[in-house]
Amino acid sequence: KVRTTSHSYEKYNNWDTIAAWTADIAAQNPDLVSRSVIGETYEGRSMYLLKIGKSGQDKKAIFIDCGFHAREWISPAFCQWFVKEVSKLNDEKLFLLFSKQAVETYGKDTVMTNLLDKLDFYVLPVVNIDGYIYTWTNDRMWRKTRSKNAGSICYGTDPNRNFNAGWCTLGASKSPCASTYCGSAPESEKETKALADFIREHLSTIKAYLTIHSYSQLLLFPYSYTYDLPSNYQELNSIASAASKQLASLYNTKYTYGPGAETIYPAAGGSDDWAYNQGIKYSFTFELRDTGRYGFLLPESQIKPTCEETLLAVKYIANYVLEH
Ligand code: ING
Ligand code: ZN
Repeated sequence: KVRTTSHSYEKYNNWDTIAAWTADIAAQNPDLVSRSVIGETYEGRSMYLLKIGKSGQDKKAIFIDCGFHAREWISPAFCQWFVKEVSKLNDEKLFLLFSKQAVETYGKDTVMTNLLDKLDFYVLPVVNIDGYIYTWTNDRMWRKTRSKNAGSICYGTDPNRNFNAGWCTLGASKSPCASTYCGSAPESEKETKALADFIREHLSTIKAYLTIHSYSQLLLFPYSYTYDLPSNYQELNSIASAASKQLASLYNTKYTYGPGAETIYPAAGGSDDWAYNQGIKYSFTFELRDTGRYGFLLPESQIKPTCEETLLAVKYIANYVLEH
């Protein structure tokens, strides 16, 4: 197969480019990155998952997904950036080990180097692949999956209303034509079922769940399906506060944080609430840049700064998880 487009981390990549990249990055970092398929989309595409981490026993893991909502293009861009940064770090370490400057510069990013020794990252670069492709070919503002709804002319389910956490009780629609349609049942979508199955199978190792959306500059945690507060509310609030502070340290980008229901809007069936109720006590939804000037159409010139600042927040959370 001839590749007609090349990969760039500072551009929005189409699905074919991202899919090819998942193979390339794994092939280029065989001792650090591996690729698997966790399922197929409604339209039959492979859902690629990257695992990043050195071999080791009893390692904790952090799960990160991007591209739930088709039009939120900065989200898959962040997952690609994250994998690149983590892989690059390993290359640097190997290089420095064999260079003269080793003693001076070794462990420059000790925080992240240390992270990789003890943590695995699972990165799902695009959850809603069919929807993502649809935003490239037909409708830039599409949000949902592309599954057919029985008895309706409208397509798609909102994947972030399709999880079994107060499913369809609040802030979700039972109408297949709505952009927040909750689906015919929890996990009715092949994409959400594949994600949920993977997490259920890895519950003993996954200590944190991070899901990347846009836009609004928010760092949300449970609950969104109820105004009740999670049992570790104080802990989640202080993690979100510190992570937001880290994020702002680079470009002064201001984030608001708090439980989803009161911070953005009540919405049932979200993946963060579901993961939390599965026992993953560190569960966060990021809403990346901006606050509405460009919205989903965030210019490519903002990919780099957005990803850099977000990485600081993710690193903070990863370190916290490692130490607790
Ligand atoms: N926002 C999220 C949405 O799915 C959210 C907000 C987070 C809802 C967590 C429920 C749970 O509506 C965007 N921009 O998609
Ligand atoms: Zn979203």
